[in-house]
Amino acid sequence: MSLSRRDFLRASALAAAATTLGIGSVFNNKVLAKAGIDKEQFIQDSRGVKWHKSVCRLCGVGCGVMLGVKDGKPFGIRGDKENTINEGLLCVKGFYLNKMISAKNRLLYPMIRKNGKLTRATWDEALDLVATKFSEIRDTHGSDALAFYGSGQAETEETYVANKLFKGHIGTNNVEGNPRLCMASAVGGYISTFGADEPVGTYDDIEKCDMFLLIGSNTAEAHPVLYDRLVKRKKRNPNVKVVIIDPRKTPTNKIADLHLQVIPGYDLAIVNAIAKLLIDNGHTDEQFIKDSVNFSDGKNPITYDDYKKFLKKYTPEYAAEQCGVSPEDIKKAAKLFGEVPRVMTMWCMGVNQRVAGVFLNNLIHNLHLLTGKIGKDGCDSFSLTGQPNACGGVREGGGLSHLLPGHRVVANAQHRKEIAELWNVSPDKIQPKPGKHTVAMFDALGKDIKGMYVLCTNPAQSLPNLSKYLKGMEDAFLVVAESFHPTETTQLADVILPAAFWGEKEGVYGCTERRSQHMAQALQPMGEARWDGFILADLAKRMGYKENFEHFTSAEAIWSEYIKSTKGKDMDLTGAPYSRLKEVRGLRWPVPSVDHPGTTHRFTKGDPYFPEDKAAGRRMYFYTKPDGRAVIYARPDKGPEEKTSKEYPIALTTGRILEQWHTMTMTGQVPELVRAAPEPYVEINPDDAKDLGLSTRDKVRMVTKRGSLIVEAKVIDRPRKGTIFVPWHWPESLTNILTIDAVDPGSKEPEYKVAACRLEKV
Ligand SMILES: Nc1nc2c(c(=O)[nH]1)N[C@H]1C(S)=C(S)[C@@H](COP(=O)(O)OP(=O)(O)OC[C@H]3O[C@@H](n4cnc5c(=O)[nH]c(N)nc54)[C@H](O)[C@@H]3O)O[C@H]1N2
Ligand SMILES: Nc1nc2c(c(=O)[nH]1)N[C@H]1C(S)=C(S)[C@@H](COP(=O)(O)OP(=O)(O)OC[C@H]3O[C@@H](n4cnc5c(=O)[nH]c(N)nc54)[C@H](O)[C@@H]3O)O[C@H]1N2
Ligand code: SF4
Ligand SMILES: [Mo]
Repeated sequence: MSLSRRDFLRASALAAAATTLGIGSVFNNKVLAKAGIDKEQFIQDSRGVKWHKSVCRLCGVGCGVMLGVKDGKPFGIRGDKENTINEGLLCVKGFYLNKMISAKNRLLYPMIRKNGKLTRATWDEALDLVATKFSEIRDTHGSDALAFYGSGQAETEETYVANKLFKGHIGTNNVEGNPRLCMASAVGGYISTFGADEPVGTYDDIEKCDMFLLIGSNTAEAHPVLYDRLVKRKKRNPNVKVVIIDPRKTPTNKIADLHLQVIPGYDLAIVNAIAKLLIDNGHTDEQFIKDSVNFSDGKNPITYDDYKKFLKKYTPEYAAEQCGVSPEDIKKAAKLFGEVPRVMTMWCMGVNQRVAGVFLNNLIHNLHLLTGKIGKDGCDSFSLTGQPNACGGVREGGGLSHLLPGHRVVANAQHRKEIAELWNVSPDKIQPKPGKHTVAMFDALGKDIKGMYVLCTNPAQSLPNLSKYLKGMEDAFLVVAESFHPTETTQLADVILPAAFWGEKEGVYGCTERRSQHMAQALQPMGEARWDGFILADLAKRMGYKENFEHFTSAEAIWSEYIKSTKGKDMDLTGAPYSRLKEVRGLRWPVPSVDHPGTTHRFTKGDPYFPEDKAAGRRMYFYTKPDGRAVIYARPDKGPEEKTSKEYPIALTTGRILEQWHTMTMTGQVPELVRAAPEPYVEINPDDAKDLGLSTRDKVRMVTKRGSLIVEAKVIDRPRKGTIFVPWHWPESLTNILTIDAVDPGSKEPEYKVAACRLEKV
């Protein structure tokens, strides 16, 4: 079979990347350790290149990178061999970070909309205008007429300043961020099941695991370096099994032993069926269940027997029928899960971006609680995080409308009091009622919400059911802090503020495995760009809150204040001041003191907060629940919001490809990445294509109840029959015109993964 032009380009880009990965290996770890990287934050090689210790700015894996700088300009990128996450390995995107820094589309100076046109302005003009407008709106319409919309790609320090300004000083809880579109269902799952957000285990479990269950995660393309660790684990131990539940065959399938190719939106039935089979096959850990588990129907406590009764319906035959797979495959998956000693389940957006996202998260945790395959080496119910700092800045830092820093919530009076004290404001300044969640916030924009500050995200491309929300962005007073211009969102802005990009600023990112890592500043910001943290602090001063922001003269000053909020909490970071973070490749919380090594498994021996006395011999004690027990939930198999019909017979699902990052403002600047994936397309199963008389490269119109879009067809045996897949990256082809904005009632996360669609040959 000959390669198409696109496949060829893609293959050569990958080959190019593969050759570059080796570069890391010439790097001398010893020198790095000895060269006093803690003080200087770089080491210099014989060519005069200074290599600065940092973290990749793209996905949630959190790879360590070294950014090389020569003559004040980005010189190159290497994987950081010293970093145990990636041991020097990088994927294509990480490798080209230096090209993003010096891209020609960088926004270099502030701009203000005048007579409909964005025109160059000074920093004073721009920030005075924002301060005046925001103050006016607050005084005329109340503080809830203002909102902040941030990002899991912003640094923890940046989110902290924004939170402090909006929740603690302006006095609105309308503080949200794109993790609502991404991780909210995982957060809801962790909190309801375990009483606390974020995984029990760490990446260390990968090298000890006997079976990986991957649900709704295209790990090979979305978390490539982590995937490489799975591949290595399986290569070295051929008995290791990989089971995948996904409507598509993806590159992740290369290591699959079993693939349940489900109809999008129905796989809760499968996970319940696996739970039933685990019990029927005698694969449960009864002692663990007795010691550490409660049962609930979501409203009230139930008994283990009630739960077994609830599961009666979920025979493999029933689940198979719901999901379009064979009952035998479900039995095989359950048998493997039960028989192998150590299992890790990993999942991502195929689970979270669903109206039943929290339920499905709960059901996944159930499997690990039933079998006791949690809290020990090689076992975990391990949610993969999408963005590099969704865990750190937004989940831990409290950057959503119901949260406060340090895993606190606005609804709790004691929590408000503690944070008000830290922020030096009166406790009633922080509202007890959560603000609007993302979709509701954009719905209110231009109406109840008159002004919004957008930081490090591009909602005019990434929001679901986009056509509904663009007008609000146009009508409101919209301030966008950005590193690139134009983007879909900057084009709607009234003021755009040039933000220093990765490498031009210092800060901390917290990745999937609870690890906080420090990034050094290696470069001066381009043009007049300034660090987001300083821009926000400056705005706060101009709005009259000088006293509580003037000490924010460095990223370290902000981090030092922030970690005070974590003292004594399950996510204790008090042992991770800058002085220590600069020396090490991150620390995994809880890390309660500077001599503490960090924690590999929570809620068990080795966790500094594990209460030996209360645990009284139990292996795990979930101290974030009142009685130390996690909860197994009886959750029914709720289907998607929009079911396929005669008029819209195809299930549309959306997601990512290896070479591009979200809205392409960054990866779109790198010719090598653009060449590898040059144009928008839709993946169509050969059977569906045949029915419609479609071939690859034909133009096809996708129609949903919300809109239509014409792209190129790519006929390929990837999505199952009846399902199409659209990578949503290209701004010239806004996929989100098609998607639905129904949200999970628990997490308020939209269902990007399932919509009903019709295809028409053009
Ligand atoms: N290259 C690249 N990597 C990235 C990103 C990027 O933009 N580009 N973004 C990062 C971010 S923020 C995120 S959140 C992650 C996302 O990482 P992933 O979630 O792994 O990526 P997606 O492609 O969004 O979706 C994953 C899979 O969900 C499947 N899916 C769809 N519907 C269902 C369903 O009903 N059930 C099941 N079981 N599966 C379903 C899709 O077929 C798809 O293969 O990637 C991160 N990494
Ligand atoms: N159809 C569909 N839609 C989706 C999804 C899907 O699977 N399908 N996934 C959803 C998910 S999981 C996510 S996480 C969101 C992501 O959606 P977005 O967050 O909107 O996408 P990004 O392109 O990552 O936007 C980041 C922006 O920050 C800018 N930027 C980069 N560095 C800096 C900086 O240092 N400072 C500032 N101020 N700006 C900076 C970038 O140029 C870019 O414009 O999309 C969601 N939308
Ligand atoms: S795997 Fe993720 S963190 Fe690692 S280099 Fe690639 S994009 Fe960056
Ligand atoms: Mo995400």
